[in-house]
Order: sequence, then structure tokens, then C-alpha cells
Amino acid sequence: MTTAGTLYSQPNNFRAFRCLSVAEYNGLKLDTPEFALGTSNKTPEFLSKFPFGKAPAFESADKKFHLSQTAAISWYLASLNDSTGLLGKSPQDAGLIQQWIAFGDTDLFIPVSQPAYMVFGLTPVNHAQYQAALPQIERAFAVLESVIKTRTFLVGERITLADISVASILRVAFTYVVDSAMRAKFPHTVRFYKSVAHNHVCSKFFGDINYLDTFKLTAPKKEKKEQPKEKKEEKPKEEAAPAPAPAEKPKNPLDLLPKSSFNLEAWKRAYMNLDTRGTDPAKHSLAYFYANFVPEDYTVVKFTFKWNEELKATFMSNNQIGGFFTRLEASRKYMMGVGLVQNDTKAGGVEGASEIDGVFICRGEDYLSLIKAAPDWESYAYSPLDLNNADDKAFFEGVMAWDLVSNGKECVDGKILK
Ligand SMILES: N[C@@H](CCC(=O)N[C@@H](CS)C(=O)NCC(=O)O)C(=O)O
Repeated sequence: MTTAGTLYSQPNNFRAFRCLSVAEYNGLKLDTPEFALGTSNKTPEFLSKFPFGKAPAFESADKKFHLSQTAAISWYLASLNDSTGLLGKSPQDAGLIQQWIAFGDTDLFIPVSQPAYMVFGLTPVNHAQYQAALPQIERAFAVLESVIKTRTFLVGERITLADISVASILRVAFTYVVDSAMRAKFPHTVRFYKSVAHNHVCSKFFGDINYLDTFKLTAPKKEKKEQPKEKKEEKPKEEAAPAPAPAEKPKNPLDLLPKSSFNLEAWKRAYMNLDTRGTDPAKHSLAYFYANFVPEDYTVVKFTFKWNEELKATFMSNNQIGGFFTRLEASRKYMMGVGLVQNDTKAGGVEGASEIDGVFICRGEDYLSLIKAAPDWESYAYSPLDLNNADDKAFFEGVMAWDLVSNGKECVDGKILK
């Protein structure tokens, strides 16, 4: 593969996915050095080459050419190899491709980004603004649906930059904003998206995709308030998915560990499908767990919310857990978890008297590295559980069975990270 140059971007940037996918299609290698948004893009050296101070940014292999803006970088990379046809076959195709790129980056991304930024904590939660964005999201989706209904690709008969660009925006939409109920209205768009995002090239960069179940407009915890509001375009860290690296490279150091005989995916299925308490490993998930678990390969961790006094209602607490779990997407492959809303039902179910308690089962010892995938990880306190200790075991089982009693509070709701 010819090296086209260097793409500067923080890992897991949906904008970089577009550039990296295009380069891969065109048989071009891009170096992706370590890059931390907020520092690397602010150095005098970076700014001298890229005055926008934003990522992604491209530098040619001979270091003489510098380019910013995702649309420009991906167009440039697409233009370096005619044979793949990523820019179409005619000036008309090129015009149509530009049309779809502009549609994706404006008509689609702007309304989608509004609720997404609220959920990430980059802008304050604003229900009126969300309500105003919804019809715009639906309108953009309806256009896409009507066009893609009878087509495989947006322009011509083969994949082009138009498809990759629009799919990169749909990834943000489907992960954070457009939930299963809304997706059901746009089956052709979902089909189109899957055919692009999951294809043999794009999937290397788009990574595992967590389709949002239910959208809830809640902000993450405290520390997010410190995010400068003017950074509206800043890509949220939780857009995290496997690093934009070639597939042959391990996505996570945990991939280098030998396979554990305790298969996390099998455990998730057992947990979801079996009753929890009981003694038969074929029928009861806790029995299955004890029959199969390999403590040397995993860490079982207790987590508790630090700001329980701020929880004003059960649904808020549950949204808090749901958001946290959604933002753990990049680590989901290596962990399983249950978070419970505990309420003081004995005191009459007083709203606001709730707390959040939960358990993660994490591959390896370094559980914090996995949990840090969620930008709001510091809103919780963590401590490893020793399942040979009776109290720890009781806590673990109480959480798993959703029958925990903690500080006189009983479980009223919860979420599962699976
Ligand atoms: N219009 C630009 C937006 C780039 C952008 O906002 N990038 C974010 C990271 S995903 C960024 O660099 N934010 C830092 C900042 O705004 O200072 C593009 O499409 O490339």
C-alpha cells in the first residue's frame, strides 16, 4: 500500500472514519499518530499547518501539503485513485456526490448533532430545542428513505464517497439519537446504512455499532458542565469505538490475552435468557456463572453513583445508568454490567430518595481502562468485589438478581450492559 500521508485525529472520530475508509478503498495507507483532542490540535506546530485547529487534519507523505475539513480530505483521498470510482464516472456523478455530502454534513448532521451534543453534555439539555430538531431529523431521513428505497447506492451502481460520507453521519444518528422506534420508520435507510457501515472496508473503521434502543434526553453528570460551550463542533469522546486502525492490528490490548474459557458473550446470553437465582446451571444464570466463571481472567467490580442526592426521580436515575452504559460502547465487547435504581420504597417510594448501585464484570485486571471509555466515568465510585467474601457475593448476587436491598432501598428499575 502506498502511504498517502498522515491523518491527525483523536481515536474513534466519526469524521476520521470517513477519511480512513476512503483511503482504504483506494489502497492508500494513512499514518495515524497518537493525537489528543484539546492538546495536540492546539500546539503552535499543529496550528501552523492547520489553522482551523481541528481534527481530522491531513498531511501528505512529503509533508508539503496540508488539508483540513473532513469533506475536503475525503474528497482529496478519493481523487487519488480513479479506478475505484469513489468520485463517480462523470461531472454529473461528481455533482450528485457533492450534493449528498452537503446533505449529510448539513441537513442531516446539524439536527442530529443537537440532541447528540446534549446527551454528551457538550450543550445544555434543552427540550424545546430537541423538539425543534426532531422534525428536521425526520425530514432528512424521509428524503433519504424515499431515494434509497429503490437504489443500492446514492449515486450510480457502485459505492461512492456519497455513501461513505452519509453513512458516517448515520453512524452518529443511529448510535446516539435515532432509536429503534424511529429506525422502524426508515427501513431502507437502515438497510443502506448496514450495507455501507458493515461492509468489508468501512467496518474496519466504523467498528462495532451499537444501535440505540431508546433515546432519552438526559445530560451526563457534573464534570461535563465544565465543557466549554463554544466547542459545539467538538467530537465527543464517547463516539468511541475500536480505534481507526487496520483490522489486523488488535483493537485493544485485551485482544492479545489468551481466550478465556469463560465466554462473556455466552454469559450475557445466559443472563438474558435464564432465571437468575437457582441452582441449575442450565436454568439459572447465577448457577451458570459460578459453574463457568474464571476469576483469574476477569475482575468483578462494584460501582455506585457519587451524586445520589441529585437524583430527583426514578426515571432520571435510570436514564443516568442508560446513558452511562451507552457511552461504554467501545468497551462493551470486554465487559458486562447491571446497574440498579434503588429507591426508598419503605419510606413510601419517595421520589428523589434513590441511589444507583451496580456491578461490572470486566475482562482483565485493568477495569478502569475499560470504564474510562465513558466520559462520565468519574461520576461513579468503583471497588473490586471478592466473590469469596460473603458480603461482596451477596451484593453481586443482589445486583444480578435485581433484588438487592441497599441502605434500606430496594430495586425499582435498572439497566443491563450486554
Ligand atoms: N468542519 C470540520 C469540523 C471538525 C471538528 O469540529 N472536529 C472536532 C473533532 S471531531 C475538533 O477538532 N474539535 C476541536 C475544536 O473545535 O477546537 C470537519 O468537518 O472536519
